[in-house]
Parts: sequence; C-alpha cells; structure tokens
Amino acid sequence: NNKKYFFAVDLGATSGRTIIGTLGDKRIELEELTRFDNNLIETGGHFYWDIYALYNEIIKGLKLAAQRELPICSIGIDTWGVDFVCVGRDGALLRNPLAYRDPHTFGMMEEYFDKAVEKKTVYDITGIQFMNFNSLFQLYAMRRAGNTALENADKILFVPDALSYMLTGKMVCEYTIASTSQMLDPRTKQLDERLLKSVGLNRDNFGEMVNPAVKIGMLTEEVQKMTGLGAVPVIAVAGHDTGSAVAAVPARDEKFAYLSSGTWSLMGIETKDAIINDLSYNRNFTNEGGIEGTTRFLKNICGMWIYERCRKEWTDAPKSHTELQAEAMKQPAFQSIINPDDTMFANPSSMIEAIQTYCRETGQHVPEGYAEICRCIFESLALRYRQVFGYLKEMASFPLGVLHIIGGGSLNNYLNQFTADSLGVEVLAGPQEGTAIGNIMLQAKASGDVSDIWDMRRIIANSIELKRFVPKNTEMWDKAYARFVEIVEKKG
Ligand code: LRH
Repeated sequence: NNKKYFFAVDLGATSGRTIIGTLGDKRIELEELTRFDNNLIETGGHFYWDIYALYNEIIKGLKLAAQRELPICSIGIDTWGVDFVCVGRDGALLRNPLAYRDPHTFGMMEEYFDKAVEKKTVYDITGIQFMNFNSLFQLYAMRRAGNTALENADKILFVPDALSYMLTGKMVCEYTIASTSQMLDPRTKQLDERLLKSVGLNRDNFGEMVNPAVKIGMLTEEVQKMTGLGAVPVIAVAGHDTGSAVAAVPARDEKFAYLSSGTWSLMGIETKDAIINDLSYNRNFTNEGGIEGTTRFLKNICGMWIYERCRKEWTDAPKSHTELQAEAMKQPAFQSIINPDDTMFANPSSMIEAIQTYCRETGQHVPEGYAEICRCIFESLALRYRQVFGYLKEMASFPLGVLHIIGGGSLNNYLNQFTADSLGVEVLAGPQEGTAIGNIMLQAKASGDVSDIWDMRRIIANSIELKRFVPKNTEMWDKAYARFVEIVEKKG
C-alpha cells in the first residue's frame, strides 16, 4: 500500500469539517470524518467564536482517525481570515476571540486613518483591501476600548495558528493568514513595524513567521493521550482558507480567474507580484499572500452569507438546497435586485427584513416568501460578480476567458449558470472541497509527495470531474446588469 493519509481541518465562518485525504498514484481522494456548526456567540454586547468548542471538534475528528487505525502522516488547519487570539505570558489563551462580524470595528477605520496612519500609506504598505474587520482595525478598536485580553497579551495568534498551538504547544505566525491582517508588507514578507506600532505591538508579539508546508511541531502528549494518536506532526498549510482553496484551482496555466465560493465569494487572479496602484486602491482590491510566493489579487464579495442567514430564518422552506433553489427558479426573473455588498447586509438582526427594506427603499417589488427572496439573492450575486469581474478585467495583464468556481458554492448549478450568463464567459465548477484539497496538498508537499503548485494542480485535475457552464440568455442579463448599476448608484 503506497497510499498516504493526511488529516485536514477546514473551518469556515458558519461550519467546519475534518477530512481524511488519501494520496496515491497521483490521485487524491477525500473522506469527510466530521462536520459541525461554527456558531457566533453573542454576549455582553459582543460576538465571539468558541475556540475551545472548535478545538474539541478537532479532537473528536482525530479520535475517529485513531480508531480507524489509519497511519496519519500529518495534520493541517485552515480557517477564515483576520481573527486572532490573545495569549498571556503564561501561555494561556486570554478569552475567546472576537468575531469579525462584531460591530466594535464600525467607524474605526476612518478614525484610524485620521489618528494613526493615512489610508493611502496603509494600502501602499500592505496592498490589502479595506474592510472594517481587518485585524489592524480590530486591534485598534480593542486598544481604544481598553480590551483587557489585548492589554495582557504577550502573543497574538491568528486562529489557525492558535489551534495548531493548542495541539502542539508551538507558536508560529503563518504567512498566508498573517497577510489578511493588513499589517504585512508583501515585499518584505514580514509584519510592518510601523503598522504594528500603531496598535501598540511589535514583532515579538507574534510567533515566528513560517511559510506553508513547514512543520510546526508534534502533537503534545496531552493530545496524543486524548486522541489515541501517536506523535503526528502538525503542518502549517495555507492557514488562510482562501489561500488553500486557490492553491487547489485545477487550472492548466497561470492565466485563469477564480471564484472561491463559500460564506464569502472571493473573485480574483493569481499573480507573481502584488498589484498596488491607484486603480487597485480605488477599486479596493486586495493582495493576499499565497503559497510559493504567489499573490491572490482579488476582491471580497458577499457570498452565501445572505442565503445562509435567510435559511436560518425561514421556517417553511425545504431543507434541501436543490429543492429550495428549484422553487426559486419557478419565480419570474429579475423582480427584485439588491447589492449583496451593501453594508445593511453585513450582520442585520433579520436578513429577510434587510432585503425587503432594500427593495422598498429602491422602489422595487418587495419579495415575499423564500422562493422570491432566494431568486433575488442569486440573481443579485451573479450581477455583482459581473461588476467585479469587469474591474478585474481592467487590471489583469492577461485576458480572462474562463472562470473557475471552487468551494461549497460551486455545487449550486443554478448560480453557476447565472454566473456564466451574467459574465458572458465559460464557468468551470469544482472541486467543491477546494479548501480541504489545498490543505492536504500542502501537507503532501511537506512530506515530499508533491513537488510544487503545478504538480498539485495536475493531481487535482486528474482526480475530479469539472462541470462546464456555457453562457446563455446574455441579452437579458445585459439589461438586468444596467438596472443593477442604476439601483446600486442610486442607493449610494
Ligand atoms: C473566507 C475568508 C475570506 C476573508 C474572510 C474573513 O472564509 O477567509 O478570505 O476575507 O473569510
């Protein structure tokens, strides 16, 4: 048996999973061991993640792997970006991490530019898009509020690094996840001293900077005893989920565009160097650190978030996605259009009401019931995709003739077709578990079983079937897009 087994932990903002990846004969196979919710905890006026619950879920998955007696080569953890845990001098975690949807950062960016470092300077240093929840602004808001976890922090660990620390006792600062903080300079590939200082930190407050495919440490004896596993190494993968996902795009050469589709939709290209210029600044595009020195030049688009939130509110909608979406497709097209990236959808107390308010305020048909609302969400997303794809085309140095959609959202055939129609380009959908595959491939790189990113991509392309969507109905979508632009501009 020349097969190798890898254990991946992939945590998104709404759910997480543990997965066994098997690599053999230049093919990869996945098996999901566990899947669980990742819930926001609201208490004392704040939103937190439950880091201990996530840790326990990882332990549960590891136990299952041990029971199966699979010779696990290594473990790798990837999570959503920007959030972090404060660690005290005694090595203990100082309270659960604040979640990026917490409104404590509202208005903080503007104040930061005013009082700390100018906006343009921050962009020139980092090349990272401005989002109020980037770690830099979270830290600024926490300092300002006198957050006692931060005041007592010896180290700051980004979420994947914090979980790896809980498993190994070793503290690192993995490069791809650090790049989401808006404190890293992509040229030096180090955290920028000036930005760190602006929030009262220095490089010693972080673990050693490591690249993906480097060993962090071995499972502690405590974890070995709990799980029944031996001394298995934990590898720094692309700790940022989007970094792992884009590493897994089954493209043949560098000239491709991608949409990593989950709670967020991340649309962009892969480049050698960061693209930092006036246009990228004005369009608020980001340059996140990728594997093997690549850069992800992309923009965050609100993804399945609105849909997921509505699903929690609907009491009468079919539980199955396909059934629910089939009902939506029976509704008339383009009755109501929203801008999914409008701030009113960031974290409203009722998503359904937010959508209805948006439509009322913009003088449109107010959607009622899950089918109409669902139709509105997916059409609007595809229209926003088209807008961002247009920006991307202006800035890419090569023509964008195809869009690879990866991640859980790539299972949504209706949305895939809408996207092809709206953008007027061919869409290739899959793999669904892009993030987990990228995670596993980086472990396989650490063990010497794959050589580089193109070797990984060949193996992935060899292992999965892509679904192809060709543009149709483009005239109808052209008209709808003109209305989308009008509505978005009017709303401001
Ligand atoms: C997607 C993601 C995205 C970040 C956001 C916070 O899961 O990592 O790349 O911008 O979460």
